[in-house]
Amino acid sequence: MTVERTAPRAKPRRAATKKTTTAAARKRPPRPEMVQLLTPEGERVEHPDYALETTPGQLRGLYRDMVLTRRFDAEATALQRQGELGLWPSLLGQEAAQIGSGRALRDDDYVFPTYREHGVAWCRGVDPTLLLGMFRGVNHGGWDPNSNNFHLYTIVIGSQALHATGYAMGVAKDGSDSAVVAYFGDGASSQGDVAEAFTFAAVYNAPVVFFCQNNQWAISEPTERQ
Ligand SMILES: Cc1ncc(C[n+]2csc(CCOP(=O)(O)OP(=O)(O)O)c2C)c(N)n1
Ligand SMILES: [Mg+2]
Repeated sequence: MTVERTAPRAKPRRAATKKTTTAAARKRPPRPEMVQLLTPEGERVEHPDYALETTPGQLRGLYRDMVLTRRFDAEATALQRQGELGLWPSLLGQEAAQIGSGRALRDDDYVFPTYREHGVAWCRGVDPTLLLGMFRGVNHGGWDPNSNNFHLYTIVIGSQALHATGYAMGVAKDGSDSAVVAYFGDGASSQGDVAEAFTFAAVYNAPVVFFCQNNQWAISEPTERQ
């Protein structure tokens, strides 16, 4: 095979480069403010725009959701170990992120999950037993996405970010004020699909929330190597 060499690129003139950079910098909108509500140790950080007002009853409800979700998850993991399921992506350690975000949603919001959002599925009212079929290999996703506004699980890493963005663009065209959530993992953040979704969401100002759960791993690849 012959490989044609491309001609070396002419070096841009210094003055021209400098001028372009300055003009681009002048046009750039201000960076969005970073909001932090929890420290890495899980302690609450107060923020004037995001005051937390909860009742003891609400807190008990959220805790109940987390306990039930973890119990179901442990049962499904056991089924996988017994050979009843071919695969089970456990949500162990991600209960709070999922229940907190899931309970913040309105009924008319729409969720595009990965394959690990069992806690969000619970919040949306999807029967937990329906989540098992796909992992047992008896169906391609056992629930009707439109019954609970909870899309089918997506195994192709990051592709649901595009589906969510397209859906959100549709929501905006319909004139609705509902929101769309795309869940994805730290590993998925390296995928082209996710980068494309970010670009389209920004360009079209689509009402989509990108919800990254950084569990530090993409299977065997740690975050620092992704
Ligand atoms: C497009 C694509 N590439 C590779 C895989 C194989 N794969 C399955 S899970 C996974 C890691 C995903 O990591 P992350 O996005 O952090 O999600 P997590 O499983 O940690 O929730 C990979 C690479 C896949 N399913 N799809
Ligand atoms: Mg991960």
